[in-house]
Amino acid sequence: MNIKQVDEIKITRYILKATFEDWMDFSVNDVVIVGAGPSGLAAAYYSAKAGLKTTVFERRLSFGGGIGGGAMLFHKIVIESPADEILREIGVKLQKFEEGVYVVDSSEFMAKLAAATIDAGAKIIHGVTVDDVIFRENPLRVTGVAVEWTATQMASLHVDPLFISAKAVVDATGHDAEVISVASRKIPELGIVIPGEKSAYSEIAEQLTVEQSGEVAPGLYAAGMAVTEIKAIPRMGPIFGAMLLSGKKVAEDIIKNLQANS
Ligand code: 48H
Ligand code: FE2
Repeated sequence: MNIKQVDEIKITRYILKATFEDWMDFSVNDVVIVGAGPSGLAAAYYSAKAGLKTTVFERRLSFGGGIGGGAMLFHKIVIESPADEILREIGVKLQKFEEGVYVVDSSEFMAKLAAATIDAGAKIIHGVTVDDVIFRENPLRVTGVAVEWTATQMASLHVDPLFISAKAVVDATGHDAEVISVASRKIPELGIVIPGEKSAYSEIAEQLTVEQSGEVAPGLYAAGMAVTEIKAIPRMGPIFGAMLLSGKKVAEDIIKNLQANS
C-alpha cells in the first residue's frame, strides 16, 4: 500500500482555505441555531430539509446536548408518540414499552440525529459559543448573533466577537435559555420576561413545551428547554419527545414566516 504523501504546509493551507470559504459562506444565513442538543438538531434538520440555509453553533466539541448523558448517565431515553415518527424517519431503533411509549439508546439517537441533520444540508460548527445577538430598530428585530470561541471564553480572554447574520435565530441552548436571556437583558424594548422553569410534571410539560415553542420576539425563536425557562413550564426528566417536536415546530414556524415575508 502506498499512502499518499502530504506535507505539513499543504495540510495547513488546505484546512485554512476550506475553513475560511465556509465562514465566508455562513456569515449570512436564513437560520442560525444556537445549540446542537435534541431541539436544536431537530430545528436544523427540518429547516435544512426545507431548503433554508442553516448553521448550528455548538459550544462543545460534541453533538447531542443532554442526549449523551441519557437518564442519570444510564444510556437510555424515553420517547413518546408522535415523536417516534421522527426517530423512525432517521432510522433509530425503538423498544416499545406500552402503546406510544418507547425507549431508545442515547448514543444511537445522538449520532443518527446529527448525521440526518448534516445530510439534510445543515452546517454544524463546534467549539463556538454565541454570547450576544445583533438587532435593528424600525422595525425592531433580532438579525443575527455574536460568536466567540468557547476556548477564548474558558480562558477569560477579553476578545471581541465576530457577527453572523440570520433571518431567524433559534435559542436551543437548553435550561438556561442563554440567547433569549441576553436579548431580554440588553434589549429591554423586546419586552421579554423570563420567569424560569417549574419543577417536574412530565405529563403536562411535554404538551405545553411544544405548544409554546416558536417566535418570542421578531427574528428570535425558542426551542426545547429554553421554552420551559421563558414560559414557566415544568421540567419533564429524560423523556425527549417534546424536544424533537419543539424543534420541528420552530422550523415550521420559521418556514411559514420567511415565506410570508418573501
Ligand atoms: C453555543 C450553546 C450555548 C451557547 C448552550 O441542553 P440541550 O440538550 O438542550 P435541548 O433544549 O435541546 O434539550 C434539553 C434536554 O437535553 C434536557 O435537558 C431535558 C429534556 N431535560 C428535562 C429535565 O427535566 O431536566 O442542548 C443545548 C446545547 C448543548 O449542547 C450546549 O452545549 C449548547 O446547546 N449551548 N452553544 N452557544 N451560548 N449554550
Ligand atoms: Fe434537562
